[in-house]
Amino acid sequence: MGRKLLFDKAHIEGIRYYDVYRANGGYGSAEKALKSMTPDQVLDEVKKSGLRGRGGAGFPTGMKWSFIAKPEGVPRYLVCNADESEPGTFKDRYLMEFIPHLLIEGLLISSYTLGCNSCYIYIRGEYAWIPDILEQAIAEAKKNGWLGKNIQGTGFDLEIYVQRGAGAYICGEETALIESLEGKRGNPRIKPPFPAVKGLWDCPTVVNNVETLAAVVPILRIGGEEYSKYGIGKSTGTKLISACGNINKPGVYEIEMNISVEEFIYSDEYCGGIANGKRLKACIPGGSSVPILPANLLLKTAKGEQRMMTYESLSDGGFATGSMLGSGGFIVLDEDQCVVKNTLTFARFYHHESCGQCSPCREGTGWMKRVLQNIENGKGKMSDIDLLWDIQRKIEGNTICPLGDAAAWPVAAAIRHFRDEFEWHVLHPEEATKRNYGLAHY
Ligand code: L3W
Ligand code: SF4
Repeated sequence: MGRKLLFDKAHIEGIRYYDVYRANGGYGSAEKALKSMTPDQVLDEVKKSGLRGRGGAGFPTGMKWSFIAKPEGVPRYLVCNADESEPGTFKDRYLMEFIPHLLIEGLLISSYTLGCNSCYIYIRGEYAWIPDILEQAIAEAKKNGWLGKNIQGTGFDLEIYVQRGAGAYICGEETALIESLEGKRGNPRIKPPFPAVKGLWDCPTVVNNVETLAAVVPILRIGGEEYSKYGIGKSTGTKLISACGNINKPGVYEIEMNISVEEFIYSDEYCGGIANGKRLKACIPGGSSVPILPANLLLKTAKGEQRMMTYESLSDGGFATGSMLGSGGFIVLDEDQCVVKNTLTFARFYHHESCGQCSPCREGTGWMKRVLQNIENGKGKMSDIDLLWDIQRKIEGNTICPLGDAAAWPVAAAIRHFRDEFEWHVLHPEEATKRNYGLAHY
């Protein structure tokens, strides 16, 4: 059994409630931090742990925290990004739903470290039932002296507020999230300035993913150095992976970042192999935004090394032969799935979710969707494949926020690795329309 740091107590009945969480060592890390450590000492532990952002970019958390500006008399804010909307990603939902106090404790320690007295959880609107769970946990924590004024007699004050989003994917981009939190339309801002300098209401703000902030709890419990011994190299600790698609055991798994992709897919501890005895065709290992990999490149890198479930190994070879760990949304496709259809499904999503500020993204995502629709519906030409390639090239790197790249990369990877499948659709239009299945529900 792999070692667990976040879900080690997830099996305990009633762990959602304060009394059970506390009876099982809950708020022990917060007690240690607030009562016996200075904020700088906590920051030092987080830096030593090597923790990296779990939302998709993998940016070092300790470094992000040390960037926060500290102008005299200006409040600082911590924002928890719970706008989990990346197709294939549902790990934060599990954490918030089943162990909400782990997140509240992480927010408390993180706010103390950063010197924030107000913290916001921005949660996607579709997670309609989770704000009530969070608000109940916040009320319990407050009743027991872990939130509010003079927490546990330490003189530290903190309020946590839950803000529901209205169902826009773009509000998961940190500056769009901040705009939305301010009551405006969620349009991404141009960076720099980064939120650490000018964020919520123009004040210094740290935005971190749910899982990142929850991971601070075990880091304080076992110490940053011990945490860094989990995993391999710069992929320290554990990672939550939401596994879905054509596997025997879809679900949310906590893995130590030292197992191979093959073990993750085939072992009974995790995905339990490909469903219905089919063969593995491809996988999108880090949410819909990251490049698809065909089975051969998924299990082994281009150098012939075993592909591991780490930031480095999954991106080994760059986008020519690699992908990304991303948000940990692990989507598996069996031999029956149609890559063209799947790419169209994603393209439709990005076109729908584009905020429309930049023309390469606003127009390009629509073009990609329409060209893909033609190919999928048996109306495509061979030149459409090159046209698609050209459009995605013109989007990548030419937009305000990463949604443009996220729309371009899946199209590029699908053509790079499955060009023959696109050509087959053009050459066999009637058969192609009959093969109108695929992962349409993503
Ligand atoms: C201060 C600097 N701060 C960077 C901060 C920056 C941000 C973090 C990472 O996109 C990716 C995207 C999606 N001073 C700084 C600095 N920062 N330089 O570090 O920044 P960045 O720009 O690398 O990434 P991002 O804008 O946060 C996130 C990909 O994740 N993704 C999407 C995931 C969606 C979910 C979800 O639904 N939950 O996670 C999946 O792969 O494509 O590339 O905080 O401010 N000099
Ligand atoms: Fe909006 Fe797309 Fe530009 Fe991002 S890349 S700011 S989503 S138009």
